[in-house]
Amino acid sequence: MAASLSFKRSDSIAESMPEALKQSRYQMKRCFTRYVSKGKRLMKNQQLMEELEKSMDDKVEKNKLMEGLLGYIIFSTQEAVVLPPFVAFAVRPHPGIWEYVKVNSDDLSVDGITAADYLKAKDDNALEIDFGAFDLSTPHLTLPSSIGNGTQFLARFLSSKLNESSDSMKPLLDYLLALNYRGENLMINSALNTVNKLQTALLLAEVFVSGLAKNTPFQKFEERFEEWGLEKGWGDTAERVKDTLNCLSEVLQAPDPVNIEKFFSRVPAVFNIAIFSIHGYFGQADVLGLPDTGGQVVYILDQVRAIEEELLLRIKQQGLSVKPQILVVTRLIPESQGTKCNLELEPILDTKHSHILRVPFKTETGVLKNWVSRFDIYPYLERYARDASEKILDHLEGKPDLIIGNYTDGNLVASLMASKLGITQGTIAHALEKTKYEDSDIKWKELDQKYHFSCQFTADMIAMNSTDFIITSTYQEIAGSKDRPGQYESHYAFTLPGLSRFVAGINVFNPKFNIASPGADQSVYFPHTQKQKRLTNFHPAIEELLYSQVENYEHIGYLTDSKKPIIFSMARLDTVKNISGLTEWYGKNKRLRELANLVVVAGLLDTSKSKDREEINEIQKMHSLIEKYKLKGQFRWIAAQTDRYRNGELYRCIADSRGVFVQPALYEAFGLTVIEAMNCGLPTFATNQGGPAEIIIDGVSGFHINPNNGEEASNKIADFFEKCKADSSYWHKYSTAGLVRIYESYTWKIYANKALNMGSIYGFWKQLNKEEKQAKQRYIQMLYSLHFRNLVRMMQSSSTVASQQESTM
Ligand code: UDP
Ligand code: LCN
Repeated sequence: MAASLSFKRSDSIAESMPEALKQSRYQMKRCFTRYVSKGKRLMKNQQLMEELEKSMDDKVEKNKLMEGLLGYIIFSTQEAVVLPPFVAFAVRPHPGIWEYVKVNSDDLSVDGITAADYLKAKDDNALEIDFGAFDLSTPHLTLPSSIGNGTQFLARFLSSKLNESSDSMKPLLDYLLALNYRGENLMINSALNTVNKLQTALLLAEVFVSGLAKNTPFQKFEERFEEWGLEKGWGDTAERVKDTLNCLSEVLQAPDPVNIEKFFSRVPAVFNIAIFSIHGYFGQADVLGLPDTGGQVVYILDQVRAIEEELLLRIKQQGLSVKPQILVVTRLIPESQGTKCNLELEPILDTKHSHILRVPFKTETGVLKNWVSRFDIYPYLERYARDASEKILDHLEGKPDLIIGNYTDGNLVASLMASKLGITQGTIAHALEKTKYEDSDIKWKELDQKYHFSCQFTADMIAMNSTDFIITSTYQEIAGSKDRPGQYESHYAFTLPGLSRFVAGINVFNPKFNIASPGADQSVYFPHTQKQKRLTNFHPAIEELLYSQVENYEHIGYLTDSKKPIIFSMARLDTVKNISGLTEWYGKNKRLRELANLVVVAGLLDTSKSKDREEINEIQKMHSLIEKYKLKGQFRWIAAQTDRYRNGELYRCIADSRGVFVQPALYEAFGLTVIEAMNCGLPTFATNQGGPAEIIIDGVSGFHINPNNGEEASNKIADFFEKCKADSSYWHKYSTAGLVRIYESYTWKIYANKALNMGSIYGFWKQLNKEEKQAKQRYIQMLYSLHFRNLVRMMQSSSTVASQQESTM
C-alpha cells in the first residue's frame, strides 16, 4: 500500500524523518524494537512493511501512520541493514534518487549517511570502488523525468560551455580541423586555424552559395570552396551546403542547443563502425533459440541494416562518396552445430557493405572448439580483444570511428579496444543480469560457481564507466518505475560482500544515458490483415506444427479442438522467461483451458540434447507439468524455431485463430517478441516486470500481467477471451491499438537517426572532457589489472572452466 502523501524533493529524509518519528513515538519504538530484535540482518521492503504492520494493533492508528510520511518512507525503502541498535535505510523516494539514513532504535535519533557509509554497514570487508570521484566536473541532469535524454542535455550544456569565453570555441575548431576520411580533410583545412578565419570563410561561402541554383551539385563549386579553406562534407547541393554553413555560423555566433544538435547530426564523423556481440551463436539463420542466442542477435542485425541505410543517406547528403563499413564482431565457433558460426567473414543480408567478422577464442592450448556459456566467458576475453582488434584494423584498413559493445562481454572488449585506440565508445546492455536474479550481489558467493557474477558485475562497472554513451531500449532500463529501481540504477551503489563495494558505480543522471528503442523488421513482422503479403507457402508447415497429432523431438502434446483460439508464447527456455510458469498457470486454470489452447515455442524438448544448465532444468520441469496437469489435448510444446519469416507467419496464424501472445517473464529487459507480436496485430499480454511494462499501456494497447501472481494473470487472459466471445470487436480493438502503439514509438528509422547523432556529439564531448576522461581511464585500468584479472584467475581455477578448456584443440 503506497502512502498517497506527496513528498517534496526539497525535504531530505534525514530532515523530515525525526519529526515524523516523534509524532508516532510509541508505535515507532515498538516497531524499531522489533526490527532490531533479531540482531544483524538485511531486511527487504516487504519485511519492513510486514513487521511495521505487526507491531501495531490499533487499526485506525495503523492506517494513519501508513498513510503518513513514515509509511511513505518505509514504503520507499528498498532495503535496510539492521546493526543493533541502528537500522540503516536505503530509501528511493523517486526514480534514480537515493537517500540513506541511520536510525537509532533506542532514542529514534536520525542521521543522514552517505552511500559509502550505508554499504559499509552491509559489509566492511571489501575493496571500496568510487567512480564518482572522477565525475565531479561532469554536468549531471537533475530531473528524474529527463533521465535518458542525454543528447539533448549535452547539447544544452555545450551551448553554454562554448559560450563561456573568447577561447571557448577553440575545441570545436580543433575538432573540425581533425575531421578526415583516410587522411583527407573534411569540412575545413588548416588554412582556417582560427575561429575568426573560420567565421569569415563561412560568411563568404554562404553569400556565394546563396547565388547558386538550389540543386547545384557541390562538385561544381568545390574548387571555389578550397580557396577559402573549405573542404567537402558540407552537403551535396548548394541548398544543403548553405544550410550547414548557416548552422555552424549560428553556433559560432551564439551557440544554442537546437543548432548544436543539428550541426552534429550533419558532421561527417562516423563512417566505419565495429559492433561487438561475442557470446552465443551469432548468425543470420538457424541460430535463434539456441542457448544464449535470442533477441540480441535479432536486434543487432536489424540495427546494422538501419544504421547502414542512415549512414548511406547521410554520406550522400554530405556530398561524399565514401563506402561506410559496419563490422559485427563475434566469436568463431569451430563446432558450429550446423550454423555458419565457423565462418570467419559473412556479408550481412540486405546490406551493401556490412559484414559479420568471427574471431575464435584462443587459449594456451589452442582454439576453443565448442559453444561456451555467456556466464563462463571471462577468461577468454582479454586475448580475444587483442585478436579481434587486429582483425578489425586489418579488415577496415584503419581504425573504426565508433565502437559499440553489446552485453557484458561485448562491452568489456569494446572498452579495452576503445581505450587503447582512443575511439568513441557506445554500450548496450540488452539485459543486465544483476537485476534478473534476486539478491545476486549479496549472494554472489553462493551463485558464483554457476554464474560468475563477480566477474560479470565488475566487467559491467568497468564498461559503464569507460564508455562515452549508453543506449537503452526504455526508460525503465535506466531508472525503473515508481516502485522498482531500473537496471542501471541498481548499479549506483552496491556491494559484493568480501570482494568489493561500489560506493559510486554508475549514476543514472549522467548525460551518457540515451533511450533509443528498437523496432521489429516490418518486412517480416507485418499485420495479419495484409492478406496480399501473407507468406501462404508456410501454411502447410505451420498447420503441421500446430495441429498434427504427432509427438517427437519437434513437438510434444497436441490440440484436440482446433477451433479454439490459441494462447501463444515464444522464448528461450531460460528460467527467467518463465515459460514453465505460463504452462503451470494454464494447467491450473480450468476456465482458461475451456476457452483456449496453449502453444509454446521454447528451447529443446529433450534434456540429453541440451548443454545449457538452466535449459536442462526447465525441460525437466515442462515434462513434469505436462504429466501433472494432464495437458495433452489442449497444449502443444514446440522446439525452438529458427526461421524468422516463418515465425512472422506463425504469429499471424495465431492472430487468425483470434488468439493472443503472452510474455510471462519473471523479468524482461526489453522483449522483442512483444513488439513482433504487436506488429503482427496479435493482442498481447506481457509481464509488468521490465521493458514490456513500458511498451504496452495496460488496458489500452495490450495488457500487463504480474508473473508473480499466476492466478490473477491467467484469469485476466480468461476474462479477455470471454469478452471476445461476447463481442467479436473486442479482439480487433486490441489488435489495432497494439499496432498504433508500435508505429508511433518502436521503429528502426527513429533508432538509427538517434544512434548516429550520439556517435558524433559524444565524440566531441569526449575531446572536450579529455582530462577527466583520462584520469578515470587510469583508475579503470588499475581496477582491471589489479582486481578484474584476479577474479578471472579465481574463476579459471574453478572446475566449470577447466572442463571447457578440455575441448580445445
Ligand atoms: N526467437 C526465435 N525462436 C525461438 C525463440 C526466440 O526466433 O525459438 C526470437 C524471437 O522471435 C525474438 C528473439 O528470438 O526475435 C527473442 O528476443 P527477446 O527480446 O524476446 O528475448 P531474448 O531472447 O533476447 O532474451
Ligand atoms: C536481450 C533481452 O533479454 C531482451 O529483453 C531484449 O529484447 C533483447 O536482448 C534485445 O535487446
